[in-house]
Amino acid sequence: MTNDDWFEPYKIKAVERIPITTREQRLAALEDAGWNTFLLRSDQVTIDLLTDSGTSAMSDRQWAGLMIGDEAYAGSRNFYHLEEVVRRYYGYPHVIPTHQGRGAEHILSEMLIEGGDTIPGNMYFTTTRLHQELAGGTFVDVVIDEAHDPQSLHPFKGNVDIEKLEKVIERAERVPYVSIAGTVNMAGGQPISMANLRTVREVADKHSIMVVLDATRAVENAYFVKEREPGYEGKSVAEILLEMCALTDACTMSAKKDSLVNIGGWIGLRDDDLAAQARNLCVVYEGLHTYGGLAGRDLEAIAIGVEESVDDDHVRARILQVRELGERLQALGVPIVGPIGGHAVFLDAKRFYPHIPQEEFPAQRLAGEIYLDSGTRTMERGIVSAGRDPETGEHRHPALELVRLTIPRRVYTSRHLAAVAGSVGRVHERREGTRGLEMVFEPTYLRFFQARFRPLQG
Ligand code: P71
Repeated sequence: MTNDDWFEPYKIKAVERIPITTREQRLAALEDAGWNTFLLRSDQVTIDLLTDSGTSAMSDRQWAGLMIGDEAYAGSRNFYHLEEVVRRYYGYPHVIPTHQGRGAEHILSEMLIEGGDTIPGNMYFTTTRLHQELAGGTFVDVVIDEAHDPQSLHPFKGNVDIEKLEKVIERAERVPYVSIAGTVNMAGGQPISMANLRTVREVADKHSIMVVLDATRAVENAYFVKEREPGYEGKSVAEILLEMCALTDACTMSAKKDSLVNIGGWIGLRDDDLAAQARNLCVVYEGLHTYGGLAGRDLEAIAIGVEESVDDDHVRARILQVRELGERLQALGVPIVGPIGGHAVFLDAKRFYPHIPQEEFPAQRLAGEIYLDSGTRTMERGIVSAGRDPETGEHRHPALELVRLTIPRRVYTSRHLAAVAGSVGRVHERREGTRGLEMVFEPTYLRFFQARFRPLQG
């Protein structure tokens, strides 16, 4: 299969009816939800592009795997299957299951971070940074400047700025590890190159610092390396994934993305002593170290999902379907983040609504308008997601004010996505009369999940 004649390498065996609603029903639903798409009921949503997390369609083999779940409290055979598959495809000898990605982040952060530590990384992710902060650390962004520029077409916007990294290490009291995501979610699903990761490894070695990978979408990162990095055209996604992981000491994983399951995560480690510590903390927070808060059947679905996720035809169809949506939007003149990323198309709300100041939540408003138009649910990734600075209490003002159209894996057809593009195009045509929002309720942690808003009048 070439990139020009790609198609989904599967056929559909079970389907689920989706709700079709009226504009009146959607307006009532959005007002009930305080203009926050996280607070909509999924029965009010027609096409759900909130997230690619836990929303993938499992295969017949994964569903069959549920039936061979071994629900023994200790030593479930499905754990050993998962361990074997992770060793084979990711290469970490120690595998500790967790209920999802943030469970892994919690344990790893508590284990490695001491009060006053600095953790440099290629752009923050909400849960990752929060766990680093709760453990007493401070996250410092060392991603290249291009990552913060939605119009830069740099092929590896997830790259670390090595000079920034060196400076942070020199100035910090202690750096427990460099936090590397492949791909970078908040930059638009943008990859880090193998060459850059190798340099990060060298810098870390020079200072005896660990490199910890957020492997949540590392398979998608591997596809971009194959597509864009000289020397990798002929390698399989699986080979590239293994090479990437080999440059790191540990990883946290949310299996809900790349691994095609609805729940689950794990920690990967090379060091025996750290693995023993992680297993011990797992017992405290997640469950025994052979189930980590998951049922045996979940472990089996992850093990099978990992194998399916590294299939070249699968990854190619996944990435190219996302790209097709992005290209449809570009053809309609809608401003999006380039290059089109791995798991989502990101609308640039600053260019979409240049007349709405960031304090009036342009991306939050845009997500609401898209829902009103077609029942398509998307997610704000801008000032609301960025939260407040813990020191000053002021809003953080991220350069990127985005709306994410996130594509679940193996769930929607191109026709669904064509309908979404048409809807966003209509919202774009009406953009001039649209105003911002005011926040009327703000929770303490990860406010974007539960904050409520009201449209500004006029
Ligand atoms: C996504 C999510 C889920 C999510 C999380 C927080 C706010 C909104 C949505 C989760 C990730 C992720 C990366 C790179 C760790 C996690 C946490 N992403 N790293 O994009 O993207 O994993 O959800 O399994 O706990 O919608 P978890």
